[in-house]
Formats: sequence, C-alpha cells, structure tokens
Amino acid sequence: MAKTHSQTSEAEPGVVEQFDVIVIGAGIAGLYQLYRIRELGLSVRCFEDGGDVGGTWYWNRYPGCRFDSESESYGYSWSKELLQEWDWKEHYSGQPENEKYLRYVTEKFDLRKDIQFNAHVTSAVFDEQANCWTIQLESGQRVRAQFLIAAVGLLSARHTPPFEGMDSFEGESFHTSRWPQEKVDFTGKRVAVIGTGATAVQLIPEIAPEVGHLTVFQRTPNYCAPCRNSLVTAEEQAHWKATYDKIHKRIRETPVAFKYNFDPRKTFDVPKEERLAFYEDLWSKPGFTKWLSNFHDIMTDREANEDFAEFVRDKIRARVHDPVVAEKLVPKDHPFGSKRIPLETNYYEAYNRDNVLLVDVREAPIQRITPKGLETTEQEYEFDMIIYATGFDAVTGALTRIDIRGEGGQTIQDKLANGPRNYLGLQIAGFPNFFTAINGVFCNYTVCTESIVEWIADCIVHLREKGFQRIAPKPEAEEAWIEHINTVAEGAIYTQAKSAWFMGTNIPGKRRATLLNPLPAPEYRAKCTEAATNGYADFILQ
Ligand code: N01
Repeated sequence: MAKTHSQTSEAEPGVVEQFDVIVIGAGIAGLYQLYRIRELGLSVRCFEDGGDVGGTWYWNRYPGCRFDSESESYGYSWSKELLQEWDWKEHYSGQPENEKYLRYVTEKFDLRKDIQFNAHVTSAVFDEQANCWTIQLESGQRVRAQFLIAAVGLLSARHTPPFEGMDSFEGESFHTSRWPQEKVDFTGKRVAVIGTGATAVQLIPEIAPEVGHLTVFQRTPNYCAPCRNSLVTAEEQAHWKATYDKIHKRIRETPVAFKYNFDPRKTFDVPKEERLAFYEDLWSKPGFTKWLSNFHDIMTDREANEDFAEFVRDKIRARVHDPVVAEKLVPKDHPFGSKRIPLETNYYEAYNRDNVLLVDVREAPIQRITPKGLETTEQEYEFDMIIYATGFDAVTGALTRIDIRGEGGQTIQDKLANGPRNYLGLQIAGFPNFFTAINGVFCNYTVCTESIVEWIADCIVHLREKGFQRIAPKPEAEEAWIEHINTVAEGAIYTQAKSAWFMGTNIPGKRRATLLNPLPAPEYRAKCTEAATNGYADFILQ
C-alpha cells in the first residue's frame, strides 16, 4: 500500500497534497478512524474545525457538561493498554476530564501530527475520472484523497433559532455548543437561558447560584431524571480494569449498548403495587436505568408509557415548591422517551431559588432579541447575558453544511433533502468512496462508533487488496435500507414528540424523517458484518 508522508502544516502555495484518506473531524470517531487508517500504512490527514481534539467534548464546555453514559462504558474499548492506564474520576465524567482523556489518547497514539486544526472544510467534490475527492478548506487550501470519511458527529451543527434582532444585543451571548475557552463570569449578572433540553438541564443548576438573576425560557418541559453522579472509588476503578472484557461484552449485547437492558415483563402484567415499587427502585439508581431498564413496552405501548410518565410527573411536582411553576415543568404533550431524557443534578431545585424565574414561551413566545434583552408577546426583559441552549441540526446538519458533490455533480443537500438517504448509515449512493456514520448509531456512542470505524477501515483494505478504485452502495440497497428503518421506526414512541432532534422536527423547515437507525445495536452490527462478508454484494465496486 502506498505510504505518503503527511505533514500537518499547509503545503507550498499552489501545491495540492494527495492522501489516501481524508478524515473530517477529530472527535471520538475521527480520532479512532485516523488511528485505524494509519495502522493500515495509508497516508491520512484529519481536518478539525476546532483548535484541538475532542469534537463534542471540545466545543461543549458549558458549566455542568458531562456524560450521560457510565464512564466505564464510554471510553474507547480498542486499546487494552489505554483501558488499564486511564482512571475515571466520576461515574458520569465531566467535560474537562473527557477532553483531557481525548488529549491523552491523542498523545499516546501520536495522532496530533496528522491532524490539522482550525481547518474548516467548505467543500468536497468527487472527481469521477480520477476516483478521488478534492477537499477545499475555508483558508483556500486544497487537498485530494481517494477516500473521504466524514466523522462530523450527530450533534455538532449548532442550531440557533433566527430570532429577529439577535445581532443588536449589547450584552454577552453564547451558544452552549460554542462555549468559550475562557471562564465565563456570571457574578451578579442578569442571565437568560433559552431552551430546556439536556444541555440547559445540566447548565441551569450549575450557574443558578452564581448569577444575579436567571430567567429560563422554556418551550417544552422534559422528563428529567436524576443522574446520581458520584466519585469513582479505587475499588470500583480496580474492578473495572479487571473486568473490562466483561463490561464490553455486556454493552455489545444490549440494544442501545448500555450495561443495562429493558425488563422483559410488560407493564400491566405486573400488579400496581409491585409496579410502583419497581419504578421507585429504578428511580433510586443512577443514569438511564429509569429508561433503559424499565418495562420494555414503555417504548412501544402508549398506555404503558403513560403509566411511567405519570410516575415521573409526580416526582417533578414533589421537588418544586411553587405548584404553578411545578405544573409548567411537568411534560404533558409527549411520551416519556420521545425526546432524549436529560439526566440532572438539582435541576428542579434551581426553580425553588428566589433568583430563578421560569417563563413558558408556549404561553408567551419570544418575539425578538433587543439591544437590552428579549421581548416576548407579554413582556420585555433586560439581560446582561443570553445563553442559547437551543440544540442542533442533528445527524444530517453537519453534512449539509459542507458543499459535498458526488457523481454527476449532485449535491448532498439535494440528496438528503427528504431525510438521511444512505445505506447502513455507512455510505450514500452516488457519493463513491465517501464514508460517514450518518444514521448509523442510536446508542452509547463510543462502542457503537468503534464498529463503524472498523467496518470502514476493513472496507478500504478489501478495496485495496482486490484492486478496486471505487465503492458506493447500489441505489436499490439504499432504498431497501431506508424502507426497513422507516418500517421499524413506524409508531415507535421515540418518533412521537412534536419537536425533537430524533426526527429533525426541532429545526424549522427540516423535513420530518427517521434520523436515527432504530435497530438494536447487535442487529445493526450483524447487518454491517454481513454487508462485508457477502463480498459487498450491495455495493457497486469498480
Ligand atoms: O438540545 P435540545 P440540547 N424558542 O434540542 C429549545 C445530547 N446531549 O443541546 O423542546 C424557544 O434537546 C427547545 O425547545 P423544544 C443529547 O443527546 C448530551 O439540549 O424544541 N425554545 C429545547 O428546549 C441531547 O438530546 C448530553 O420545544 C427553543 C432546546 O431549545 C442533545 O445533545 C448533554 C427554540 C433545545 O434542546 C441535544 O441537547 C447535553 C425557540 N425558537 C446534550 N428553538 C450528555 O449528557 C429551540 N428551543 C452527554
């Protein structure tokens, strides 16, 4: 295999460097992809928009940001040495530690030399004659590579609603997913937070004690569940290190790659008293247990779901002193699990503070941002700082923001206009030699991503060994895959919220579509394996 020495500095002006592989993104997926490609002896360059590695854990550095997966199940599983070297401090590790971990991985495997930072990819055009991608950066730099891998993340394209007057605001404003590196001083300030998703739910209780006054603008209340984070003891750490094989085996067996799994019983097969005791027990446990160890039919049967939803509503009411505020915080318009469940620490207690006000923007929508603050249909507010915790243009957004052109010059924007068309989340018909995890995972991120990274690396090895120059899925395979995931997702609880990134309905004008692959992770992995072991029969190889 050709090996070209790659430099992370830009080449001489006018010289277009050529690589075997370009990876976009140095987050969890991109770093491992870079490592795997380099291990194959191929030349590779990784372009990263940010100033350092980390992806999600580089950009989302707002106060309170942390894992909602268990730390021992979130780290990479592919290096036994790394597993033994790294100590997690908390059961749900915080952003600073997560970023440190990814930097540690970067140094340990000497990945930095192949990453170009502050490198914003603006376009990628497929050259059908040369079977090669030409990638252009914002700086004007151009490079070429046979294979292009977009490790751009599911939740990386930030969404800021286009409120009128945003630029006129005279105070400080931040989007949580572009949080500054420098410490933000909240002392004594009048702060607005717009949004009450998982991000805001982590942020609000952290900053409430620091700010002068906090106003939270909520459109949809969530079913937030206690995280119950704690420090990892030396014994626990030692136990994980001794049993990582078992931990990874377990999470590879469960549908969403967590260490716990749904209860096989049906909700209403269990008598009421026993059911309540079961719910209480789940509630007392950390993490997503309340969701992913619950009766399996809460995610398929609306009545079963409602039974647990009511339990959660009562838990919320019990924590908020003012019954009017409590009722505003109680979700009633969507089933439990149809929006991602935010894990919280002291979230509801924040609303018991004298310096925190909850504004329901369903009652009084935001009209505009003003130089001094914000105006709803009912009132004007003055702020020193506005924080947009308004989420992401999920899954397809990070791809459609790049001008990617495949065969015949077709654009990725046209291709994905009606949803994430692709085959197995790995490739898109008409976009040869382009790989991505679009629509590939709906589970504990790292472990699911690892299998995709490995599939892509193995595919490239296959092509090189067999002398193929080009691979893309057959359009009919793509069609069948999309039909299959739509059929599986049909009627599922997770598709039923009015506004949720799961279905793209949080973005005005975005076509409602099954953005996430709903197959249980083991079934999805088996399909990917089969797609390779059957000689890539569903792909056009040239
Ligand atoms: O984004 P969101 P997020 N006017 O889309 C509101 C992951 N994550 O960044 O619900 C007023 O959930 C919007 O209202 P509504 C996790 O997968 C993980 O919080 O659309 N409000 C909503 O309240 C999560 O699911 C962790 O009605 C507007 C909020 O903004 C995903 O990231 C931590 C509005 C956006 O919530 C996204 O979470 C954090 C408008 N015009 C996040 N537009 C971990 O723990 C939007 N909103 C690992």
